[in-house]
Amino acid sequence: MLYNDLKLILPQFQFEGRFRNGVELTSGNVNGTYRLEYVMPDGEHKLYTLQRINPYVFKDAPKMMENILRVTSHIKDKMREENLDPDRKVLELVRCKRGNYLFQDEEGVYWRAYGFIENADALDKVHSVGQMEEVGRGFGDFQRYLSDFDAASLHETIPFFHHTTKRFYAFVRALEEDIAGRADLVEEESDEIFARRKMMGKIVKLLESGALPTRVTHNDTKANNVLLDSKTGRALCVIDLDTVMPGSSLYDYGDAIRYGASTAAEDEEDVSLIRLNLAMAEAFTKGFVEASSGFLGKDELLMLPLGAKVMTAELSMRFLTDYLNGDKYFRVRSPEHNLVRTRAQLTLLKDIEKNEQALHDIVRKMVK
Ligand code: GN1
Ligand code: MG
Repeated sequence: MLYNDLKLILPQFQFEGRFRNGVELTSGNVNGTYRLEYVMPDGEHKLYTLQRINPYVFKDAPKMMENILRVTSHIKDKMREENLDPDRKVLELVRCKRGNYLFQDEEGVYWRAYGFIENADALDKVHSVGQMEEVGRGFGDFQRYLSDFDAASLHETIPFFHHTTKRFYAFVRALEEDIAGRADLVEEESDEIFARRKMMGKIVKLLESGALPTRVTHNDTKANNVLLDSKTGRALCVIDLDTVMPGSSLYDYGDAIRYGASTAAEDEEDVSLIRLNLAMAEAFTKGFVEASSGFLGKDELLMLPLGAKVMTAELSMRFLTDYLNGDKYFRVRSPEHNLVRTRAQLTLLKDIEKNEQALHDIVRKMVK
């Protein structure tokens, strides 16, 4: 079945060996992802990751790929300068038969492929503080490698991705247009978002005033976007580079806390299970601050907790906006999925607000 879906796509890439098997990986909410297995003439197996780029979300895949190529080659150069072998530590794109790295199918949809990094784990759920510290180190190192990369030279793959003020307007528009007829069902959740309007715009304001520096950031720092080496448990490779763009270190810190330092999944239905896990937050902070304190300013580091609040509020609002728009953006497993996600994120947000001082204390302890 899978082979039938992909049989026109597979021959377009320079995969080595003979196709043997493919499985869909379903943890992403936007692109379609497949793990492919090929067999070489000597019997060795080679694995690849193939992705169908969601055209609704990424309007300009060639520009996104340009960013990814430039960023990965920069990181490789920096690793070599540090006498590190970049093998398995940086995503490696697979060329198409026609020369570049993107294949456009008959429907105009773009596809791309990477070498699959074996013996590495992408954690949808973080189980220990040791793992969370490594996730922090992975993203901290990623920012460090890109700290001398000219942010202004990158394309904005999704314009105003974390511009919470514009996102707030998009939310209000969705509420007014009410195209899916769901506005009446979400009064309580909407009120929660309206109440945080000012808070949500804080990072945008700090960037605009120059009080926070603009940096090259990952912008989607879920724990499963750092591969951990299965043998050593150490951070190995940062993946999902689609939204690497100019941004704030607070975005990367905040989104990682939102996802990895919650006691439950981002779409947990039973909200009584959802709290901020301070031990996980502390572990991430340790890894992230240790890796990045050489180039992030002290004032900037001390503002990191604001990122956790803003990103959790932003995701509540993005999920709710998509619910109101009829589930066009995020992949949903049921008609209520985006509403469930909204409620889960709002619950987490309230617990982050309750524990704000504790988060500040954690960061202050780590910042010398
Ligand atoms: C999307 O598809 P995935 O899981 O990499 C989204 C992120 C959200 C995340 C929430 C391009 O990421 O911004 O934080 O879902 N990516 C895009 O799970 O919008
Ligand atoms: Mg992503």
